[in-house]
Amino acid sequence: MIPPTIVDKALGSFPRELQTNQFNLSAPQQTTDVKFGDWETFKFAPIRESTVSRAMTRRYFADLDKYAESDVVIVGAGSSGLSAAYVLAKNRPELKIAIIEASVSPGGGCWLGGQLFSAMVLRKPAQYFLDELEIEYEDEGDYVVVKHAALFMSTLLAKVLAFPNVKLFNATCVEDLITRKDESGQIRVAGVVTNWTLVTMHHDDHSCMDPNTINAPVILSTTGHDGPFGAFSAKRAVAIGGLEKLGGMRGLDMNVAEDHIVKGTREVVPGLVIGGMELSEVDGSNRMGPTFGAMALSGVKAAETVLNIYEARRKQNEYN
Ligand code: AHZ
Repeated sequence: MIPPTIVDKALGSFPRELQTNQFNLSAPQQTTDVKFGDWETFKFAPIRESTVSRAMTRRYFADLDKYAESDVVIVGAGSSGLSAAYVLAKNRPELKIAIIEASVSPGGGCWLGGQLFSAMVLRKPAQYFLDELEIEYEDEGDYVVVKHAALFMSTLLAKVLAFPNVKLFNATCVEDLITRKDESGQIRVAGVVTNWTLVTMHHDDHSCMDPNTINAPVILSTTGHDGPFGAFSAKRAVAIGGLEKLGGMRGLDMNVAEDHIVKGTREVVPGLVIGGMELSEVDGSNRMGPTFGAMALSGVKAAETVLNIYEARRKQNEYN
């Protein structure tokens, strides 16, 4: 039995044989993984700085080129947008799906349950989506609890990003919609206008910097409720004449809000599907606060809606 030392106390229950002996120079050096061998002789493979630059930029610009014509653009990588991305990418591996997220960090409001609390509540039957993602939860009867919202978000995000037909452009803002008018004068959404988020934030105090564009037959907007960037497509749809007016999000009522958001998830303007909390601004639905089943299932329904309209919108979008 080795007597506990000050190092043991500092490292807690970490097995003594796996601790590196930086405080006890007389003891033999231990490593946790034979692959890395001896730290004294350890060395990374060589690299030149320009190689790192090219490894990033070559891929990024190839992606910009590839996704300039996307099949589906998802605006906003919160819980509803990423749930939709998962269903779409899994079921239709041939579709090119671009996700545009204004923030550097994707995930929207889904890294915490509510306020600063970790646990995430989802009302049944949203647990089926957790089963699909293989995320563990506690079953409390009418609802389930994931021990940390970040476990849900990081798992969902990891699975979405692993699909070869998905590209996430983060720190990038959708600042307008590409539109077409059909013979009857009806507006159709046919793509998005993007810029670096930092540029979008400084249009008022900086000289004009023109944006970039992505053409796509279907746009799914999940930019959340109104805020500095929220409800973007809903507000823009009113400004461009695609929607008459906004309903404006109402007060909190969990029972009413969750069903309303899922049922209301739909193509709001031709070519523009809206899901998640952005929809509360369109329809004047209640908010639900920290219960997330509706975000996941609105995402699932949004993905199905996109697939139902995709072929018709693709044909309209082909030559125009
Ligand atoms: O950064 C935004 C967030 O990650 C992003 N976004 C917003 N405008 C954008 C734009 N271009 C690109 N113009 C944009 N990205 O959209 C994401 C929205 O995520 P979210 O988590 O806010 O929306 P959600 O509808 O998926 O989930 C909302 C969950 C709820 S319910 C609720 C309440 O009832 O009070 N509050 C929240 C946060």
